[in-house]
This record gives sequence, C-alpha cells and structure tokens, in this order.
Amino acid sequence: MYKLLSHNDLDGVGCGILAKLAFGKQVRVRYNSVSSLDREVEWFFENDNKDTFLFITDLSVNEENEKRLDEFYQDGGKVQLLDHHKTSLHFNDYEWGHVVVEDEEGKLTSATSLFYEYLMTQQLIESSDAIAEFVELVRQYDTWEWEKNDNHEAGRLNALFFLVSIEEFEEKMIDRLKTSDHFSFDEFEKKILDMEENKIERYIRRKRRELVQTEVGDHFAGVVYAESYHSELGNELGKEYPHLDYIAILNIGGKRVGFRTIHDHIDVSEVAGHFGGGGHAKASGCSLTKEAYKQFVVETFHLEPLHEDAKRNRYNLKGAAFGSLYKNRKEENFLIFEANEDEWVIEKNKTKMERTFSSFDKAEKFLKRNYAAWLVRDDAFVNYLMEELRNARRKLNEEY
Ligand SMILES: [Mn+2]
Repeated sequence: MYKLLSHNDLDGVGCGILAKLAFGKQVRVRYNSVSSLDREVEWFFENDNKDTFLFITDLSVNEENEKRLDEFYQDGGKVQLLDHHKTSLHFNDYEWGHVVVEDEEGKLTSATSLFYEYLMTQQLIESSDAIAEFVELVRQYDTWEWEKNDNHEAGRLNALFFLVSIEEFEEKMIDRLKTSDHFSFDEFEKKILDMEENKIERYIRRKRRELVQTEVGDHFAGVVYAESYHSELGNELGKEYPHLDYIAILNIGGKRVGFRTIHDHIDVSEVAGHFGGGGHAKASGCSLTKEAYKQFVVETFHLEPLHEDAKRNRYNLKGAAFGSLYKNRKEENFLIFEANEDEWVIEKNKTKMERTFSSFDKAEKFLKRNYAAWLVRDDAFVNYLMEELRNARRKLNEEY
C-alpha cells in the first residue's frame, strides 16, 4: 500500500492525480493545508500499517515529525518527501528527502513535476504526452511562469480546480489523462471558464479601489482584504501599482495573510518568514499573528485607499518631458518633468523639491511611495495649465 499526504492546492492535488494514475487502488491520498499536515503525519504513525510507503509532497513537516520520519526510515520504513519550497531545502540532508527549487536547466520546479519525474525514474508510471502536458501546466501555474509565458491554459486549469470540488477535479483529470492523447478542456469547461474569467475581472476591478499602502520595515506594501483569487489579485494589483514592493492579502475569517510580488528584487518568503510563515519568492503566506494583525490591520485601517492613475489621457502622460501632473488626497499637486538631460525633478505645489532623479520612473516611484499621488485626468491637467497661463499673463501685465 501507498499513502500520499499532499498540499490542497493545484500543485498538491496534481501529485495526488499522478499517484492515482500510478498506483490505482493501491494508494490512499489525503490533501492538507500547510498547518494540518503534521497532524496527518502523527495519525500515520499512530494508526497506519508500518509497511505502507509514505509519500509527502508539496509540504514539509515540523522538527518533531522530521525526527520521527527519520527514525521510521532508519527502522526500514518507506518514506519519500518531495518538495520545491526553499524553506524545505534542509530535508535534502536525509536519504528520504528530495527538495529541488530549480532544476539543472534553471527551470523552476513544482511538486507535481518532481513527483512525475520520480515516478518515471522509478518506472512506476507510464509516461504520456497528455500527462506531461498536464504536469507542465501545473508547474507553470505554481511557479508563475505562465504569467511570463502568457500561458493562459495554466491559469484556466487553476480556475477549473477552484470551480469544482477536489474529488470531481481528480476524477475528471484522471479520466482525461488515461484516455486522451493530449490535454485539453471540454466545451462545457471552456464555457464556465470564460464566465469565471469575467467574474474575476470584475472582482479585481473592485479590489483595486480598496488597496491601501503602508511602509513595513524596508518595504512598501499594498494591503487588501480578500478571501479568494489571491494569485490573480496579487498579480494584477502588483502590475497596477509597481511602486509597491509586494501586496499583502488579508483573509480575516481564515486568519491568514498572503504575500505576492511581481518584482524579482523582492523575496516574499522572507517577508512571510518574519511573521512565522514561508513560501516562495513570489508567493508566500503566514498566519495572522498578533504582530501581523497589528502591522497590516491596526496600522492601516484608517488609511484611505490608493487612487488609480488616469488611464485614457491624451495629454497628461507619464514620462512626458514637458511634465506629468499628479495629485493626492490632501489636494497637493505634483509635476514631474525633465529639468536637464537625465535629471528629473518634482514640483510640489509649484515649488521644486530638492531631490532629483535619474529617470522618470524613479521620480514617480518616490512620489507614489511618499505622497500616495496619482496621475490626474486630462481635464485637471488642462485646468492646471490654464492657471499657469493666467499667472504668466498677470506677471507680464505687472511688468508693463
Ligand atoms: Mn507547490
């Protein structure tokens, strides 16, 4: 008999699907949250047959279970832990641990891709194009490579995963991977996925108007409350507000915080680690501890949400050498313009600020981080210019 304990997300369930393809009725699969795995492992030791081969995928255990697993292994027990989280790398010290974040070709791994490789190497599964395609979609989704590659299908696979129950998803996928030459969605799935995409789009549009920003240590974070669509939300908000280092997504009911970043220079697993959590460089999470609650809820609750930049302007455009006009909730005006070559300045309420910047982007980032300003619409820009013109005329008249 085999037993698989895996994560309850797409990557974790991908492992369960592969296990059932490989072992059929010989495997029992249990999906867990990050916090419930250790209890499952304890249950295994207390109740399961010691001849059962235990797989743990996409998750890692606490120190106590780490010791028990090693004792189990030393006593001849069969156990294999496969993971791709940086925070689990120390399991490579054990013969039964296999943790790879990036493969030899520099490709990010996922638990499903590692498990597939394992099953093939051990000749426990019959490989096929359909399975390989499915595994690759899961990997691209889990590592966010699908965003870079614009691999729409990977995002849709995850959306489908959330639209149906885990059992239904497993059943559909196992059946499909057994019988199809290539992986694809059926007509009904395509239809509901289209509907779901529209719904997510509307949801994100609403959330964009609820985001507040706050300084946390050396970083600027966007904070938003949301129970679902964390990845999509983190990604869209990150792109909308690139001056923010990461987005913190609060699930008050679940007492969890998710962290997402679109920036390569930020590692949100470190951010989560600071609050006792973990995860990947681009996506991580932690429990809403007292400290996290204070930082992300108490300290930000009174803040006004960020205002979006005007999007349909023809005149007030970002990076225009002539100037780009911003304002904030205090009704302060800011004009960013290029004073000299590669020297960008900010005028605050018509007074030049001391600090200068080597590019427009740097000036804008400073402005947005410190003054929460947004690019105003063309009509506000025209009003500003008209006033400038009036002032110039008045000055001219005075001189005559
Ligand atoms: Mn994973």
